[in-house]
Amino acid sequence: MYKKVSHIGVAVKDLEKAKEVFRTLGLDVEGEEVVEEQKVKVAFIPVGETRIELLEATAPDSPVAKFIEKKGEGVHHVALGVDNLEVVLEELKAKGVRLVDEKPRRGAHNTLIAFLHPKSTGGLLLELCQEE
Ligand code: CMX
Repeated sequence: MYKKVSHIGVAVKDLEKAKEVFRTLGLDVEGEEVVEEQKVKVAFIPVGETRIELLEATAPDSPVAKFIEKKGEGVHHVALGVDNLEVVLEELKAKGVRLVDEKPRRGAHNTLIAFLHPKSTGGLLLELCQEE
């Protein structure tokens, strides 16, 4: 049901500065995009099959702004790739897992995404994503 770790989301205050840091480390940064629905600006750093997703808030009520206020910058979520997100969500709901999104939403790069609540995953915010 789970194919791979698709990406690791990292909350940052300043996307430009964070991009520079990773470039200094010798990594490429690509695919910058604003995801209006999630109130974030993102950029991706491919590392093998997985990517690091840098996340900067675009509004004070963005989940990323709230996260940084409480916990500071750092790992915000882990995203797992799945084949059929709608089916996976139904299965998890039937098992009593607390879903943030009951239905898939649009994420960066035209993916379908849904989050599971960190209170039902041992404190880790998990994103499930389906690439089309
Ligand atoms: N990882 C782990 N725990 C988290 C968390 C995170 N990223 N974000 C919040 N929490 C915890 C808080 O620490 C808090 O715990 P305590 O009650 O023990 O203090 C609890 O969850 C509630 O946090 P909150 O600040 O009151 O925030 P909300 O309940 O309003 O929202 C959440 C929390 C996870 C439901 C919300 O952040 C959400 O819907 N996230 C999914 C969407 C998202 O994060 N989008 C940005 C990325 C988009 C993208 O990748 O494209």
